[in-house]
Amino acid sequence: MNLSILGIPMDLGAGRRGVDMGPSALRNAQLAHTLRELGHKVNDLGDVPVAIPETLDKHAQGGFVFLEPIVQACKAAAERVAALPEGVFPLTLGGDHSISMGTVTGNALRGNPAGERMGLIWVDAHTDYNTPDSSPSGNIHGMPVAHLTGLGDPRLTGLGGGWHMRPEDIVMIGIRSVDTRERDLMREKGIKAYTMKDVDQLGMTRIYEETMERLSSTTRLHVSFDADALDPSLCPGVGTPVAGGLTYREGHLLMELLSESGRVTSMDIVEVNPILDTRNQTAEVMVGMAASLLGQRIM
Ligand code: B3U
Ligand code: MN
Ligand code: MN
Repeated sequence: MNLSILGIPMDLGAGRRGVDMGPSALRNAQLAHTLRELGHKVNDLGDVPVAIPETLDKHAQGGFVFLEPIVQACKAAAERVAALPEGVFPLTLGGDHSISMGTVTGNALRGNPAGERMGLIWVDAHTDYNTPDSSPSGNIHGMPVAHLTGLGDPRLTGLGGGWHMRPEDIVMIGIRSVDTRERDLMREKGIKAYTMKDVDQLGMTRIYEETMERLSSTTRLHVSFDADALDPSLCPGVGTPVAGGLTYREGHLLMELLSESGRVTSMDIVEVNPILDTRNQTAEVMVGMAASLLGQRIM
């Protein structure tokens, strides 16, 4: 397969500094080399330009933190991804999870004038379904999915020029931290979330099968993998760790099953924070997850 790596070194949407170094940490953890070893042709496109927080006035636009530079970075990411030739698999590296408003939009619209549906698998401890109104923190990385479905600030909901994800085409896995009003919005929209209780009770294989069934009307799938979905003992380098996450094997099993499905056409790796990490362990684990999604097998 032809893989294109694109970094979005942005931490403007997060409450803590450091995930802007995520792309660098992932490259350092042998991302391209690992994927080439699997037989892929890997093209690293470098990074999308992102504003440096110290050069900006935090509340310059409309009182909510770094909105305008986040819109700009998401637009740039969406355009780069949408311009890639058909058949190329974009592997986009965050950055905080607000980059996915750009990457998901770019992937959904890429070579797709007829409006075929793309499914979105959101692997995360959080549902990221706040709006500027509902958010307790004001951090935009807690809001990308709401904006992708058209809820929130028009500058972010407008990234797809009127296109939005259908709520029924989204499945979340690994969830264990949801704010009260965020939960109400999720229920209203009917977005499916598999919590850690579901992972414990049903097991990852059943969750995978139900997810495939639910997304059977979509023609391709995008996986957006937040490193905080995995347990913090495995991935300490994240800004908002939540206890009781996915194990190493659960993460790999999900990636291996998705790989076997042959339906995944793009992926994000987000929220890797090298400042908070232990010897780049989190980046290394996430490179392993990407490798499993892209065909690595034990035997
Ligand atoms: N729900 C909280 C916490 C949060 C969401 N995503 C992350 N943290 N990484 C919020 O700020 O919206
Ligand atoms: Mn997230
Ligand atoms: Mn998260």
